[in-house]
Amino acid sequence: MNRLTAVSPAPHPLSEDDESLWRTATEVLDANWRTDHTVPSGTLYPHQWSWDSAFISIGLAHIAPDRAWRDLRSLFEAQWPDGRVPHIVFDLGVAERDYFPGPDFWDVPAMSGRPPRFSTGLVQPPAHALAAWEVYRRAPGDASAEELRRLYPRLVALQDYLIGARGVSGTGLASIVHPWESGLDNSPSWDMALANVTADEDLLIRYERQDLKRAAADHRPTNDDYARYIAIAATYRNGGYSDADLVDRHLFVVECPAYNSLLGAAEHALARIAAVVGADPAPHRDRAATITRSIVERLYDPESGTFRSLDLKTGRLSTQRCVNGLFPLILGDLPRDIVAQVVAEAESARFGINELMPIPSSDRTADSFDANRYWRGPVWINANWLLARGLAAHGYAGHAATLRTAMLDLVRRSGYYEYFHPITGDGIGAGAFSWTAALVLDMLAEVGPRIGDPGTTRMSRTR
Ligand code: 9WN
Repeated sequence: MNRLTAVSPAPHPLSEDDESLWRTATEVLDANWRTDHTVPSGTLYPHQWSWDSAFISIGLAHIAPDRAWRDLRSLFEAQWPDGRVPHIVFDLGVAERDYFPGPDFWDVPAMSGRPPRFSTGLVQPPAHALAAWEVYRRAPGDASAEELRRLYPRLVALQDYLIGARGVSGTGLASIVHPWESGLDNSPSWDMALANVTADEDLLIRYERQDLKRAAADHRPTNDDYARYIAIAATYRNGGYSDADLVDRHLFVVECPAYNSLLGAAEHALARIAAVVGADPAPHRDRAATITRSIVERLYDPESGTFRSLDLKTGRLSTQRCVNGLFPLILGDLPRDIVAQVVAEAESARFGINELMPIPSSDRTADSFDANRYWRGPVWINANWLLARGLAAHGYAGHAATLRTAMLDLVRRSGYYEYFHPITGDGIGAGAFSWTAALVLDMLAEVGPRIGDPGTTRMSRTR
């Protein structure tokens, strides 16, 4: 395993505290590097995860651009012939017992020159086009342009898969077929849809949970929810990972506002990438516009002024207000009156933008709020990093700066945790977590919140 020989300096002078943060964040990413990818955590997550690689590459762009591109490249080398990019690419040198559900459970056949069991059959949020564009911006030059050229057709194939095979509603939006696909796994946003799935605890006897050996039970999903996760995954696997007739055949088919916001942001990023690689940006702009329109038409609840997930099996919007409802802010073309409503939600007591604590993953005032259990309350850095970008893009530079201060203070105080207690700020889940370290590097490198459409404007020096 090659180690970085020296710590790359930040692009501008940092305070002593931030200098040390820069060094330790670099060390976390270096320790989690494995030949051609970065693991999210050396203890809890010993393989390559899809949307983790996207966030990680943005941090790596500052300290080791070759690794940033390698990480994205190795993920897309595992792309299936149908265009899906697996949610986990397994390191077949890691023992089956080190992560559940591992290669044996998913039982994926050999394909694309890969051996059997090389990945799961699920996907995760398509944050990669955005990441590729951001890596290119942070490490411009011929080598990066060449990487973009190589990745572009693969990124397009992923979008085609999501909008095609997963475009269950035919509206340009993609459906997820498992809470794990959302990346916001245990969010209350899935509670209504999951209530219709039987929790068969026998499955937990047949398949032993590994997460509880490495993390506290009250930080992780309940056994009932875990049994449902296994049932949904097994159903999809037993159907050969087919996406035909999902609403009739499958147990869980949901349109998530966060997932689809990243789908739209990917088209915006692809339009920019297309201009660099000599492709036509117009189809990407058209798709982006369709996605934003459909997110608003289908997932926005004007009465509460929030976005919710939509269960395609019942046709019902979730009643829960979760952080995924704020994600449409990352869309530069979200109508202004709706932006104002979502910002009001972010400012409200439910989420409460303030300098002391970043935005929690779920409504603080709801019965479902749980300060410890992941995605049901704790603070996540990737969600806040995206929201800060969105806020800055829509002209809320003050809010973006506030979130950035809160995130950096939290990590300074508690360390590079996977997530954080939304009241005490204590670190929870895995320590030395890669995307937390990566996005800290990115925030330290940023001299001020970006103003304007993400990706099109220069950084501004406002702090
Ligand atoms: C299942 C790796 C992943 C993240 C997800 C997060 C968690 C896995 C798990 O860890 O999910 O994919 O075992 O709980 O919810 O967002 O990608 O960091």
